[in-house]
Amino acid sequence: LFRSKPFVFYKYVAIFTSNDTKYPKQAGAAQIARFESEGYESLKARHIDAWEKLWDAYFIEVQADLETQAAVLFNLYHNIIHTPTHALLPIGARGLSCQAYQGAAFWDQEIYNLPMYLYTNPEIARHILEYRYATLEGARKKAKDLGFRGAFYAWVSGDTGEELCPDFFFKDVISGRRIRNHFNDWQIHISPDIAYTVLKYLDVTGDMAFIADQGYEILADVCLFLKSRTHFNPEKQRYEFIRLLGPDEYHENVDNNVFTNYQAKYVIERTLALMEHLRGEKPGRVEVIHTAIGMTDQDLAVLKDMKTRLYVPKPDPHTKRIEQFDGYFKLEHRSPESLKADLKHPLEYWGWPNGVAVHTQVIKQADVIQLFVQHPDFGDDVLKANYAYYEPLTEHGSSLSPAMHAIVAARIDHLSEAEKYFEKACLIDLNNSNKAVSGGTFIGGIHTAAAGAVWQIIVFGLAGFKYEADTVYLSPKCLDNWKSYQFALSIRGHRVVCHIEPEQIHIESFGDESLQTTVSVSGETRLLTGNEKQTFLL
Ligand code: IFM
Repeated sequence: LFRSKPFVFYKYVAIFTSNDTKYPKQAGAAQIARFESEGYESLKARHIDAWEKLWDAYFIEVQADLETQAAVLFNLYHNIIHTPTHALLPIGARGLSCQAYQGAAFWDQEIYNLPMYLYTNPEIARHILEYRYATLEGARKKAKDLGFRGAFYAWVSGDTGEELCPDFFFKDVISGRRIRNHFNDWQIHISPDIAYTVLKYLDVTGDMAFIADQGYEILADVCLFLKSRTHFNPEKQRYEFIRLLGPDEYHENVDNNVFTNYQAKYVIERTLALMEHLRGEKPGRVEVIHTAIGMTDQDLAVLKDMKTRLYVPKPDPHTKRIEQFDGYFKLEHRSPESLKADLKHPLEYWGWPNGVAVHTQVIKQADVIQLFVQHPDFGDDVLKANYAYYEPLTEHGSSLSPAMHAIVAARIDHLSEAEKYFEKACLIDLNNSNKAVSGGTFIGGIHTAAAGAVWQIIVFGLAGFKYEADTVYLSPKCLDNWKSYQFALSIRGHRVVCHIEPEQIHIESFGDESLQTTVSVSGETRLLTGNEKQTFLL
């Protein structure tokens, strides 16, 4: 009887949490009842349809070997599934894979995960920023607890935005003693990173309603924090940020980290300009926000002064190198490889205060190289000089690092380097190649920042995409073993699909006739209207 008659079992699962409803259990039971009455086949068809829409919205494809294609989709898949779209929750740095980093967001969220959404589905980018608005109170509390004003966002941010990063993150594996890492109180770039992203969101969408409702408040409160955190150096007649950590986490307690200072200056300059614009668009709104957050005329006067006198280290006129922080070039010049020989234990933490990298120029991850991704206007001579200098000094002890190297290497035509770092970034989880334990702390799981950054390597790095002054700029390159690659963008509601081959690029737009996008490919500028396809020779 059993052999001749197949049995089919259907299992319906519904997941609700207190983030969705006050009564998750009841909501789950009601959902299951609806599923049962709808039936498996119909649910499966809806599921497939929902995924097709997602693959289409975030369409990206590489015509290369099967492993590369699969790796790109694997990373895209993870960037999609770990982004909460239903409730105002963080993108966990290890996604849904494990408890490491407590499911909380880092700067990874705005700088690594969000850019894909900004250019494909900006509503999700807005949703992510709304989470930062919803957690402003936590950021204010952190600033206040540390004796500052404004919004100092949590290095590790959960549902309330209060700081979750413990004082003692790693331990000395030899003595067993805890290490007081200062990620929570000195890694200040998180605040300008979030503000920077609010400004990018505005550039891409023109969404002044968001700025008036939420965005400007984030910006003004971050500026207030930066103003209260800076020091005026009377000898050098300039504002500085001292005692901090940049993206490179091995060097704590440094002064004037170049990435941090640039991000801060950019945010202050642009916020002050936006303040005037918002005053014109929505009279009274700026004043309401300033009163609510305690921004005074005196604060504004200092911020205006910081706009011109905040120190941003410049490239050396001869070598073109930019010093990562004050005194960095005086540290011992060693290679990451050579430092391994100095380890007393394979799982030792390399950073502050006594790790093998601390008194050397060996860095954990992209820092000056990261600066070039957020501020792409440095000349290629500067990028080349700094890539040549910093790349050999970088350990890539963070999964964030390879993707940024791939982007910058592609921009300066180091295509073999770009390919090496593209593969490294793509395969971090598929090959399980990152340290799962460092200084006694488990930091494994799915590396969501790297997953988000794979999209950036293809679009920002290889295709050379940037969106400025309402124009899509592309300067595409193809890796040797790639036949072609393609991706979709959504520019102010106009879908633009780019298909890049070694010798030409086809750009196809979709939408009604009212939609127009200006595209400039390697210096040749054209207008795409509604549905049309144009080819540019490379
Ligand atoms: O945000 C990162 C940081 O830059 C390096 N350590 C891990 C964090 C979470 O991914």
